[in-house]
Amino acid sequence: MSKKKDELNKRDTIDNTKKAPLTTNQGLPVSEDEFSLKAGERGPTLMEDFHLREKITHFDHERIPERVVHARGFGVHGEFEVYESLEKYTKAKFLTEPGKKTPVFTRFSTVAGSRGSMDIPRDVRGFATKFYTEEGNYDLVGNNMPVFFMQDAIKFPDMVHAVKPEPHNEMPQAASAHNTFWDWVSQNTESAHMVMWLMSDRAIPRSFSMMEGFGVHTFRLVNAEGKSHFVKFHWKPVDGMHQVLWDEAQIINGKNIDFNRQTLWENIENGHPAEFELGLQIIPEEDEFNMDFDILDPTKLWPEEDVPVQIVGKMTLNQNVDNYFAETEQVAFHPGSVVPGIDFSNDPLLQGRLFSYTDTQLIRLGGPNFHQLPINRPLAGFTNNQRDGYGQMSIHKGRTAHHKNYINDNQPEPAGTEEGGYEHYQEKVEGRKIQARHDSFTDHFSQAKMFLNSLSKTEQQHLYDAFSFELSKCDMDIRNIVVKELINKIDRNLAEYVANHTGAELPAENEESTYEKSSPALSMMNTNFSLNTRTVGVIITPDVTEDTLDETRSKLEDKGLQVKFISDKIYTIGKTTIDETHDTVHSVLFDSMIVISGEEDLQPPVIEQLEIAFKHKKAIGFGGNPSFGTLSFSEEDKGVSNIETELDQFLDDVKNHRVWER
Ligand code: HDE
Repeated sequence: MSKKKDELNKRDTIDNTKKAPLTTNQGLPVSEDEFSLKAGERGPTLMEDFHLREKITHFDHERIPERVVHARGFGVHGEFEVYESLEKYTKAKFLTEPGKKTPVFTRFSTVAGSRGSMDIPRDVRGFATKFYTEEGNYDLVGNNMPVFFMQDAIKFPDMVHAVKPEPHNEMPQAASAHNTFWDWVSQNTESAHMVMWLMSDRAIPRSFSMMEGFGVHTFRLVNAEGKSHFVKFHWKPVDGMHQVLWDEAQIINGKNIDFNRQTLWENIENGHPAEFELGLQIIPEEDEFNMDFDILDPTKLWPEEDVPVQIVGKMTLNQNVDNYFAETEQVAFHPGSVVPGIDFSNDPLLQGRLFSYTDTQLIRLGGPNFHQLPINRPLAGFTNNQRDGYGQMSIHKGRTAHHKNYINDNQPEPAGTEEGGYEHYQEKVEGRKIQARHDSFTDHFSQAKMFLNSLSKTEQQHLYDAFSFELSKCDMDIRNIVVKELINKIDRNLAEYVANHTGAELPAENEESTYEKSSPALSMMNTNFSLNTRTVGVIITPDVTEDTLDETRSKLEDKGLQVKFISDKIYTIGKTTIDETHDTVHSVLFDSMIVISGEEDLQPPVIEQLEIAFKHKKAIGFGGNPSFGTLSFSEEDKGVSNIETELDQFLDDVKNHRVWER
C-alpha cells in the first residue's frame, strides 16, 4: 500500500465496513432511521426531529461546485521512483535518490464536459500528479497534449467559454464541434497547432494508461550549485499510446459512459497497474535561443529528435481510491506547488496559471484550509502562522501566530536554503511594463504543419475526417472562415478535403505553411505494443460445449488476455457462467472479438457485433464452425484468424491494436 494511502487509512478514514451503531453527527446513537417523528401515526412531522433535520440538511449540502474545467476526473494512488540521481540538474530529493518511493496521486480528466459527462468525447485529457515528497507536495499538472490553445493566460476564459456548451441553449455537452469554439479558433490562430492535436487520435485515447502526459510549459530544474536548465516534463505510457476510432467513441459514449474510468478501475483491481515513465527534455540556459521558435511559447513543442527525452523514472499507479468525493473530487492541484530544485519559466500562460489554481480552490473547496483535507495534506507536514478560516481542522497550540516573534523564540522560523528552504531562481529580468508579445511568438503554423507531416497516412485520414466532422456541425460562415484563416494556412490538401466534405469555400490562393520538418515521435504508430490489459469478447452460440469453452478460456488467459463470454442469455456451462448478453455489451467495448459456434447459423445480434468489430479494424478470431455466409467478410480477410490453428496470428493482431491495412 502506498504511504499516502496508508496515512489516509490510519488517520482519516471512517471504516463503514465494521460493525458500529448509527449515530448523529454529535455521536448520539439513533434508534430509528426509517420513520420521522410524527404527531400520531397519520399526523404531521415534528420540527423536533433533530435526526431527520440533520440528515436532510447534510444531504442538501452534499455537492460542491464542480471544476470550471476538467470537471470529470478519475484519480488513482501510486508511487514514483527515479532510476538514477538527477543531481546534475536538480536538488529535488525525490529526483536524486534512487530507491526512494514517493507516494503519488494522479487525476486524469476530460476538459470541456461537466462532471457527469461521457469519458470519450473528442477532448484534451488532464494528467495531474501530486507527488507527496519529503520536501512538500510537488504538483505536475499537465495534459495529454504537449502544447496549448493560447500563448497568454488572459485568453483562457474566452477559449473555455467558447468550447463549453453555448450559453443560450447549453448545447452541445462535452464537444468542440460547434460554432463558438471554431469561431474562437478562427480568430485566434495561435491555437492552430493545438487544434491539430485535438483533431488527431490523441483526443480519443483507448485508456488513461495508454496516453502520454506532458507538463506543457517550459520549467526550470535548479541544482545544488544554483545552476539552472530549462526542462519539459513527459510521461511515457509503458503499454504504449493507443486510440479508439471516432465512430467507435461515439457508440462507446452511449454503451458505457464510464469506459475509461472503468477500464482503469478494473485493471487496478485485477492487479494490472498503470505504468508511466517520466521523461525529461533538457535545454541548457545558454541554448535558450537556439530553436526556431521561442521556448517560452506554450504552443510549441521541442521535437524529440532535436532534444531527446531522457527517461529518468517510473510512476506506478496501483491503488484505487476508497472514496471518490473525499479523494478525487477534493484533490486540489496547483502548478505553483513546487519543491526546491524545480522552478518556473516566464511562459506567460504558466505565469497566469500560478494565480488561478489557488483562487479556484477557494471557491470550489469553500475556504483557505483546503490543504488540510486528507488528500491534499503533505506527508512532509506544515507549520506556519496562517490561522482560522472556514473548516480549520487543526488545533494550534501556543500564544503566537505572528512572525517575527520574541515570545515563542521566533518559531516557526524560515529555513535557510541549506536546510531545505525554497529559494526562487534569481533570474535577471529587465523591461518596460507593456501589454504586448515578442515577435518570436508570431509563427502559428509551422509546428501545426510539422504535426501533420509526422503522422502516418491512417492518422492523417483520421485528422482530415475529424476536421470535416467538427465543421459540419457549424454554420457555413464558420466553416468558410476556419478553412480560410486556419486550415488553408496549414495545409492545402487538408483545406481541399475539408472544403470538399463540408461544402465550405476553398480559398483561391494556396497559403499553406511550407515547413517541411517532421517528428516521427509524434505518430502514435511509433509506440509500444503490448497484450497487457487487452480485452476479448468471446461470443458463443448455445450449441458450444463445456470443453470448448474451458479450452478457449485457458488458452486466451494464459496469454494475458482479459476474457468475457457473451451469449444470448446468462447461463452456466460446467464451471463457467456467461458474463454478458448481446444486450449488455457490444464489440466497441472490447479490443478484439472471437466467435465460437457450432453448426447453427449466426443470429443477427452476433452478426452486428462482428460486422462492427470488423469495421473498427479489430482482430477477429473464430472457433468451431461459424458460417461466414451471412457476414460481409470471411476468414480470408486480414485480421480474421482461426484460434484453433492460428492463435499466434490472432494474438499478434490484438497486440498491434488494430488491423489498419484492412
Ligand atoms: Fe488548468 N485549470 N488552467 N491547465 N488544469 C484547472 O483548477 C487554468 C492549463 C489542468 O485534476 C482549474 O482545480 C488557467 C494548461 C489540469 O484537478 C483552474 C489556465 C494545462 C487541471 C485552471 C489553464 C492545464 C486543470 C479548474 C491558462 C496543461 C485539472 C479546477 C492560464 C498544462 C486538475 C482546478 C485536476 C484545472 C485554470 C491552462 C491543466 C480553473 C487559468 C496549459 C490537468 O484553476
